[in-house]
Amino acid sequence: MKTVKTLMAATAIATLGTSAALAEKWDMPMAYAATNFHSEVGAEFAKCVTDGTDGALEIVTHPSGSLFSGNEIKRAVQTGQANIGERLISAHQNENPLYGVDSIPFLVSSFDEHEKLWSIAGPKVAAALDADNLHYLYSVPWPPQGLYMNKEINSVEDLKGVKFRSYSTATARMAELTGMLPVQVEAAELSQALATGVAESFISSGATGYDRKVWEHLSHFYEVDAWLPRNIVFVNNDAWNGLDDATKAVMNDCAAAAKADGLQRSKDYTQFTLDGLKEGGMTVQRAGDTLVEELQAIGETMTNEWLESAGEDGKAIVDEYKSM
Ligand code: PCA
Repeated sequence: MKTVKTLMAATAIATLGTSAALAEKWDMPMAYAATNFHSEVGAEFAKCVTDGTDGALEIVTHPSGSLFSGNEIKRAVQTGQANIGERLISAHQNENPLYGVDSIPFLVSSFDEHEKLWSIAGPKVAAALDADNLHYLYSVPWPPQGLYMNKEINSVEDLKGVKFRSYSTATARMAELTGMLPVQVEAAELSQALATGVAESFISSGATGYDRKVWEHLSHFYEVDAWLPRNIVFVNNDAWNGLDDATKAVMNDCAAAAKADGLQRSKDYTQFTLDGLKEGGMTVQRAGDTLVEELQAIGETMTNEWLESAGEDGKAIVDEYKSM
């Protein structure tokens, strides 16, 4: 009897030892609040992979920039400090103009148009990421972008000298061209920037204003539908190549579900959050004709600048999109 017990214990330890050696834990840094739909979709994706591999690959999400801040995530995953992460890709347009393809002003202004553009641009962005040692897994758009202000605005003249929170190359450039004063701030620090007066306006979705309860500081949201930027989930290439085929298949299936679910949630969250801003006491309305026309003229300048920097590849994307 004693021998059998000893044998059983030895087997149990050996089994434990094997699964512990095989099990891997991947940290997944994310920049936005845990309650934001991107973060929720990421958490479901992580659970899907963990369950689908019976715990052999456990993915643990770290929202709110708690592991790496938004502007550190891409580099952290490229260099293998984290194996997987999510990042707003247009924040990296300065590294490669293709990363700003989703932020060309007024090229697309609805989810359907945006998805059409992404069907052309997505593979090219994935190739650019691959050159940065990143494997593209899935991505989800933010709702259309509008202007948050602490006063009524009717024209670009009203924007002059306003301190403006930017989140990307395009948002900073738009601020410059409208005479505002851009300061780059991650969404996780947005409430603080507004509370301390570091920023007094910004461009973003209803989602981010709602998540950050910006009615505590600002009074107006102007729907402009300037563009729909995208968050991309990517994996370090070496980590990806180290996975066996079965694990890659689980990751791909979970990524496909996350992409579809994320898009639907982004759409659903659009009206919900605009209503939420109103309930918070903000005036939510479409921007007036003068402001829209002036912003469109600035958008044309930015489009030309983007086309110039993105060369043949960029022009091919825009031409193909327009011919669809
Ligand atoms: N929210 C993100 C990016 C775009 C958006 O709608 C932000 O403001 O940081």
